[in-house]
Amino acid sequence: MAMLFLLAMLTVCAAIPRDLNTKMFTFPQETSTAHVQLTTSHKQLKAVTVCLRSFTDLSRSHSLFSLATPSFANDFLIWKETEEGQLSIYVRNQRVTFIGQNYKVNTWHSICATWDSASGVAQLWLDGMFSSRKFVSSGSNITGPITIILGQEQDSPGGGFSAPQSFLGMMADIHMWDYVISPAEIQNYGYRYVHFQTGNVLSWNMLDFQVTGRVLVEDQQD
Ligand SMILES: *[C@@H]1O[C@H](CO)[C@@H](O)[C@H](O)[C@H]1NC(C)=O
Ligand SMILES: [Ca+2]
Repeated sequence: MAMLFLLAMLTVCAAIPRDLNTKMFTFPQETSTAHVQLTTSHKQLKAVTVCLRSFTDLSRSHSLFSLATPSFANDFLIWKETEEGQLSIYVRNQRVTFIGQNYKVNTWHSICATWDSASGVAQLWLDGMFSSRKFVSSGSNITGPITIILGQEQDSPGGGFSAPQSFLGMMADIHMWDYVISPAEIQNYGYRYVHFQTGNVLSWNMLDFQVTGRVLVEDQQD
């Protein structure tokens, strides 16, 4: 009975946004289950910016940020390809790949991905360095309900995970905006400790999230 009450309390607490400043998520084990779900009230996106920091020693392909809707499992996905130095952004199930990226193992990286439905152009920023701007998908908005998962790659909203596509390592400072933030703001995000406008779709300083399986919230290590 006490256990049930505790579980009920935890469920209620999970819905209260938390300031994760100086914290990180640790994904310590390769599974097809462990993940973090991030909740937003936004249901329609005509543009996207996602910024996050990650640390891993994976050389295989893996998911860095997976956003699914009932229409598209990969409505907005940041994906490390198997090939060295290749990162892709999927929008509305369309993929565009950025090559020659200095995505090294065993170091923290700042990664930002942007997309705008009017031009259809996506861009990747790695440690403050911008990629070539490339067309991926235009003319339609991402329309919700939106399911955002860290640690696993979705083949359907909130599911269809597989261990070989999972993320292992640490992740922090996740922000998401419903517009393309300026290059100057992306630089500010990359420098750390410099002020920037926090995300209006997801903010690390007010994150509504739910952990499933072995994922830890720990103090950041630099
Ligand atoms: C996309 O969303 C914006 C509002 O966010 C809206 O004004 C626009 O009409 C939408 N475009 C389409 C193609 O639905
Ligand atoms: Ca998959």
